[in-house]
Amino acid sequence: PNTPIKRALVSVTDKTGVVDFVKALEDEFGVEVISTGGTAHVLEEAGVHVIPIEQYTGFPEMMDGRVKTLHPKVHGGLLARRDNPEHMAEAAAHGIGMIDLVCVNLYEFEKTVANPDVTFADAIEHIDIGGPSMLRSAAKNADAVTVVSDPADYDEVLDEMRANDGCTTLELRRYLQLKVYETTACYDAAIASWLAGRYDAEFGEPEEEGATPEELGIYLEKAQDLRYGENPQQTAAVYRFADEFAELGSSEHPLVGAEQVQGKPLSYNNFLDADAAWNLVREFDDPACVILKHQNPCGSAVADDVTCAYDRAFACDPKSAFGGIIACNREIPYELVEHAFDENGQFVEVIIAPSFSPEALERMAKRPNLRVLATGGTGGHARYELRSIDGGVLLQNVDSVSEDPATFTCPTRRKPTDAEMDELMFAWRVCKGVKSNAILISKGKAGIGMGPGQPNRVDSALLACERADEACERMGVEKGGYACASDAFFPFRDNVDTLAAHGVTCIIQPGGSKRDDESIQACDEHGIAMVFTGARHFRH
Ligand code: 93A
Repeated sequence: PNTPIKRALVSVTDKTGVVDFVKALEDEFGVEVISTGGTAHVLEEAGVHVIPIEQYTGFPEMMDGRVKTLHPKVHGGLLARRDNPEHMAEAAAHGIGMIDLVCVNLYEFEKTVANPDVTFADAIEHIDIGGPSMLRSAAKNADAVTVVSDPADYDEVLDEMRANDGCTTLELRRYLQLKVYETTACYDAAIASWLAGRYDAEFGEPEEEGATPEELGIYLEKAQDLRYGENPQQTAAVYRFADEFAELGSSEHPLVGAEQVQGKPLSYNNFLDADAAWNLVREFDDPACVILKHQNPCGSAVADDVTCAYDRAFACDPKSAFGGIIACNREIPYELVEHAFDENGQFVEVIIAPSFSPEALERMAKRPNLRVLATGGTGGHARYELRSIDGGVLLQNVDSVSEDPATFTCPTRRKPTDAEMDELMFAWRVCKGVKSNAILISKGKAGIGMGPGQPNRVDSALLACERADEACERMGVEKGGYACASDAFFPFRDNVDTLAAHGVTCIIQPGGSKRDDESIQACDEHGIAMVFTGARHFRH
């Protein structure tokens, strides 16, 4: 039923336009206006007379205003069904008058919490309770009540009243009804989301940086064209993450953007391999060198200084090092270059390091084709990695499990000695950079035997052992006494048997196979100390 608006309740935080609106309601339509403290004050100042809410309810505004309109005289007046005689009788019995229009906008919660220094108490005080309650009561009864939650609607409401003898149309009331629930839904969502953030900050687990598909709104920009792709018949280019997405795809010292000090332009394969080498070598704290070929570290070592690390990395597998990429986590000195060029006569595709000494640069300049990349530092690793598949992309967090040896377990009778544990930690790190199935054998903190990319683990183990034996023969050191790392668990004991036969004395692997018991028993039979890390490091 369309009846003229006779009584209104006005309670607004945003006072924009409220004076004119209320003036019009009173002067043109003789509406009786009830209002809350601050709103009433503004209206009175402007010479508009209103009935204070406390006078209307017979209750004072109390508890710092937390309770001002939460009263049956308000909610009864909003919710009573005008076409229901029982409702109307109850209202009359309790002295509840009908309220035909509500004009409310809410405490500014979002604006309040937008201030980073906001206190919890202040945010809570800005959660409006009475306002949304009135809006929701009025909107529920939109058949009879006009509910104005937005100053932008004041004019339209007045226009309709002017055109309809002081009434609004059902169509407008339904529109305003809908708007209310949209408004209160957003309002509550804002409160919930802010509280969730606070809760997590105070009580939550440290934030898990899961791969977030929302963040795949990635924007890339071309960094450079490449002469060709993996093969000459493929076209290719390098893209970098645009600044606003930089943290998604790059570390503190990203490869794309590293300074190319000299040399031919990098090729597609150079980038791929430099990336693998760089990400592996910068995992080490001690001076380290990785020589990488076709995605696999064919040489790797840590030592007291980086030249020594290079020498020992080269010695792991000189044959494979030919045409490889040298990556170091320290400034490259003259001697290292000298060793690479003169002593080893090594053909190098790319050298990558945080920086180069002036003498090293001078020496390298004599080989102008050599590509030299200076990253400026070793810090950080990228958060995400993307790979393309037919019709889409795969996104995952970078494999950056921080290996806390305190969480490792040792299921074998013999425990590793301190020296063995040190060696195992080295092998474990390098193994992470080897393609799966990965077996890495180390001795003296050098990765002398690598078994990469075989579709079964025993073949990887065999390869690794043969390479390690060859390396020892070449270096004139005793075979055996090896440490072994495996990127995933041993499904059968045959791996252990193979490794034992070649003189492996300690093993590090994730564990977690159904047949771990068999591998443990094999280790015990061979006197091998085996460590379980609990985390695997596939690299497919
Ligand atoms: O503190 S409240 O949740 N308790 C109430 O009973 C109440 N009634 C209206 N907030 C309440 N309001 C809100 O006060 C309104 O939603 C409006 O935003 C504000 C207007 O207060 P004033 O007229 O004193 O400026």
